[in-house]
Amino acid sequence: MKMTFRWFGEADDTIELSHIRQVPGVTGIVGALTHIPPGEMWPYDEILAYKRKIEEHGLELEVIESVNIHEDIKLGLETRDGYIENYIKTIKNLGKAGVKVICYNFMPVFDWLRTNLAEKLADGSFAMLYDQELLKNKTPVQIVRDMADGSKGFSLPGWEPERLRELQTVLEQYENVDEEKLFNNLEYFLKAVIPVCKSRGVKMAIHPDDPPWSIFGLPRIVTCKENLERLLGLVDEECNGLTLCSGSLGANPDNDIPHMIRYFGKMGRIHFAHVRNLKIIDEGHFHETSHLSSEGSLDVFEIMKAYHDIGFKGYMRPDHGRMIWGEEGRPGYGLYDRALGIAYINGLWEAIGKMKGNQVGV
Ligand SMILES: [Mn+2]
Repeated sequence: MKMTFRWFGEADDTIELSHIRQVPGVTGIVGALTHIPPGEMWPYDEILAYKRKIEEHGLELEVIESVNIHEDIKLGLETRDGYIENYIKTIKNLGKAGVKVICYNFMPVFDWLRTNLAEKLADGSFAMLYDQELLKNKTPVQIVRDMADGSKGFSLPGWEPERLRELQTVLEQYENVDEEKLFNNLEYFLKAVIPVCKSRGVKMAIHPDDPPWSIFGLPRIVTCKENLERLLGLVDEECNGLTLCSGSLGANPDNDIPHMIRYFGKMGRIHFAHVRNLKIIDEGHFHETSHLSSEGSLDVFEIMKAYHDIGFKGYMRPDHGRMIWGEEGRPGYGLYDRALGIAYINGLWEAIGKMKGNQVGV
């Protein structure tokens, strides 16, 4: 397992690379050129400059999260071919710069969604909360406004203004797209990009939908074991793989995360692991927590044990953290709680290995 840390770039992150370097066990950055809108090509020179900045701090850039998919690709519009061409050029440029894994998602219109970005927990920390009941009384436009108001001026990953400016129009376009059509559109995309990935040594790793169910009547397909298996079969190549996000899938208690790790891990299709915990209050109602098993509904020991049992050699990162110790920053992406998450994950990993009589990291 290679431990990494998500970073949004000098212009778009409060956290310094030199501080990330001091988190024990972190070898690499999970990065992105956040200023490039979905659908546009990432220039090689810019990727290289970004990578050099990271390497100056003794860190690697082998994982990108995310190269976002233009809405026209998800909608299956005729214009998708031009955007797919740009995506392929970006894959080639990233591969040339040494990037090994590209995380992306295939969620229509909305990326990850919460109804409160700073819910105060009993210990005085702040975490993100989702309550399906609250969505019933809100329009999509109100939700977008709430997300922007709660973001403290930071850009939120996946919530590009370009994508959301034409919200009403995009929502109407999706009236003709059901789950089957969305699967077809994903297949069309994968059939175009996976051969390029294969020849360039780059792996695609789709991130599950968050939360893993339909919102506002929009189709969502990356939600459960059955659908993950189906999408891997659309193009049955190793480089058509997964970002296994415990928190996203774990919001639905029917998803058995350790089982899914073993199942897809043995197939060699998990390229990137997001580890985090959450507390399910009742159906469709949860908040994020620290990584510690006893603070949430997921057993993080069992999750790490599953990764260890499959001999996971891919990239891992802590996922959203709480805001603690007065830190101000992008919701979910402060330094302190994610660093605590890493220390805990590393502790579990070392203990599991030594209990088995293995070396650390084996
Ligand atoms: Mn995730």
